[in-house]
Amino acid sequence: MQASKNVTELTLLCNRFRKDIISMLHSKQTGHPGGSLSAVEILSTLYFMKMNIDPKNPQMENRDRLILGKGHAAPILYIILAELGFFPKSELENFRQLNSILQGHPTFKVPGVEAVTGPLGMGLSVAAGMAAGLKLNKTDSKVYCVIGDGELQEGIVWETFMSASKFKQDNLICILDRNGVQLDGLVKDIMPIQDLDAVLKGFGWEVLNVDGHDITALSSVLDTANSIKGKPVFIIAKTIKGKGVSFMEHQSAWHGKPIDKESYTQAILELGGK
Ligand SMILES: Cc1ncc(C[n+]2csc(CCOP(=O)(O)OP(=O)(O)O)c2C)c(N)n1
Repeated sequence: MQASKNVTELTLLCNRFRKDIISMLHSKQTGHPGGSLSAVEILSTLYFMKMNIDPKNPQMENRDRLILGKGHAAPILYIILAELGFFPKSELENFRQLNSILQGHPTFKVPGVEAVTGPLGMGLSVAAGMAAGLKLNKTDSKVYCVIGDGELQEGIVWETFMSASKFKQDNLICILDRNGVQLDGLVKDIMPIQDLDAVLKGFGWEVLNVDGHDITALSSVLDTANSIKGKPVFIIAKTIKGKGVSFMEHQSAWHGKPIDKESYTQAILELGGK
């Protein structure tokens, strides 16, 4: 089944998700706001418009899979899984507390989570392994993997760029949250890649570009990605780290900083109030 929201509904929901991220991270004084806020529309479009999933049957055999390579963006993943009904929303109150199922990075204790991630880079290789298994089983499911652009600096993703192409993994779609900022600076200063499009095409991937905050465009590019045959697809989604909260936007300082009371109040105000 598909959760099926239209663009207007999902736009409103995304704004609420941003407030939920801010509130949850403020109340627990922990977590990663910047990279969660940049991935809101990417993950929401996948979960609410595209993926074949059943929250009542998380292990459904022919489900589509989502691997969050940038596992530190767990807050938005948890908020979406709770909204879909994979687990009660009340669990969100235990975010990153001792014995909670909702730790700072995704684990198998969370219904709906398909892979344990956190160490950057390994998500894509796990996704490629899953995609291979699904093909062997002749299961018509897609594997989506969302990675960060700082994460591109992990060598293991480049191994997967080679192998996924060799094995013609057209059931694997990697979405890059291209916000240009990593933990402590700009990606272009720390480890630039001159022409990512050309590099990935050279690896044999189909490369598509999209505004990662435009739900209509995301929906359409995902349809295109799903129609490509014979090779894996790489979607470069241009995003803004900290999107929606002016003083967090483009700021590596807000990668993983606790949200103090004043910043919380200002952020919620900017997002339209409680
Ligand atoms: C292997 C590994 N090295 C370092 C880290 C610490 N770390 C967590 S997030 C992060 C920056 C990630 O940047 P990016 O992929 O661009 O994420 P985003 O900006 O989208 O949040 C780093 C270095 C890690 N989780 N894993």
